[in-house]
Amino acid sequence: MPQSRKKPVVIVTRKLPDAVETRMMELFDARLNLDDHKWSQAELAAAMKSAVVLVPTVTDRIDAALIAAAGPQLKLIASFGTGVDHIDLKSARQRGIIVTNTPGVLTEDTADMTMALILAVPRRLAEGERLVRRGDWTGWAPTGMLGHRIWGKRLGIIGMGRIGTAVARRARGFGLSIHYHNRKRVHPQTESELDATYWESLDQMLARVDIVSINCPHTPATFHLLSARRLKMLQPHAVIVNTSRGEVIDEETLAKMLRTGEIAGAGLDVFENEPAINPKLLKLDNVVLLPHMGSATIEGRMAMGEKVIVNIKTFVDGHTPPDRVLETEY
Ligand code: 8YV
Repeated sequence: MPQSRKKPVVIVTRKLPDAVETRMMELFDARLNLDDHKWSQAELAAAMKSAVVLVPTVTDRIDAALIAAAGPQLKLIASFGTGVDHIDLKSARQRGIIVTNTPGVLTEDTADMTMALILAVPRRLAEGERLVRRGDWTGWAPTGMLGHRIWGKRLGIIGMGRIGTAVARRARGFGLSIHYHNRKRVHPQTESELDATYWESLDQMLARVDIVSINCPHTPATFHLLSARRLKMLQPHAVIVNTSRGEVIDEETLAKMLRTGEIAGAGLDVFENEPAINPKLLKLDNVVLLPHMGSATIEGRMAMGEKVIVNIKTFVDGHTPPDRVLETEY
């Protein structure tokens, strides 16, 4: 982009931390969403008619229709988040619009939340908390609130990228043995550090692990990767944890199998139709439900904001932004 003294119009679709917004106001002609309401497709379309840079989040569906209707001034979609499944990358490429994301800075927080769910489900953490709050706890009993030990069990990680690897590191400390399925085998050194077993066949891995953690992105190839057929391969004592995207699991089948006891439990931070939660899941005690808060730390959000700013600034200064997302990678 040619440099000009005029600040570029940057439209931010949701409320970001104050410090991030302030810096954006200093650097750009930033337009903010002060009341943080979720914009309709019409509001997004209007923004895309005047923005040079749009800063959306996971709650905005930047689909083919919106991109086709965008004004010619729109040059960059600098998403606030790592997942890019809410943006039609192909349409963006065809219109010559660059897309960036914020990888790396939410790895540890998301891995922590994954580990929290890996502990919470077998140890019935949320159930116990609900029991106490309901006033139903009558005191300690030898057979009260019995869960299952995780030490010594097998964890099957689907998607051994940054977050999957960070989960594996934590899980080792909790005595879990690491199994993983990934498009590519990880570096031998990482594999040996984690004492990890690679399964080229996801089907084979699923039949053998005690806990499954979903850590792959949602792409056309991973939509319902845990299909009804695959869910049925799990052992009945298996637990599933998902901090990635709801679409990776056939949620309806999962809910049914959790009800019938064909799967022992689930820890879900993400859902197929957020913020709607499948009513079947809400009725189940063996499920821990969280409101997509895997990366929700102040530190993480600040770092995401910093990344968004660096991507925009680099771009408006005429360079390739560091976190450019290439459609071929998804
Ligand atoms: C973010 C996420 O909070 O970055 C991601 O892919 O799922 C979340 O942790 C969200 O995307 C912000 O847009």
